[in-house]
Amino acid sequence: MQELLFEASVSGGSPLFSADTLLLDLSMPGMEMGKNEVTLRKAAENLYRGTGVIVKCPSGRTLWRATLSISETLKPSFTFNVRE
Ligand SMILES: [Cu+2]
Repeated sequence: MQELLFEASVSGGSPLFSADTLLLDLSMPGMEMGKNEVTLRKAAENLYRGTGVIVKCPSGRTLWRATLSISETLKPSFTFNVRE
């Protein structure tokens, strides 16, 4: 298991964007790893931060996907590899 720091910055934010927290969902593309959510808290204007834990995948794969829930319709995601 690895504890990771996640940081999200929101640029070009609308003045309506004032959430105190954002939810980051961690998953593995094509695999069911169970629910793994990280709450990002507002650290500064347009900056959110939180720590989460990535479990070691029994399959040995290291590719994860982080999906940020900004709103019902705005959920950007990106993939990243974790080191062994
Ligand atoms: Cu997995």
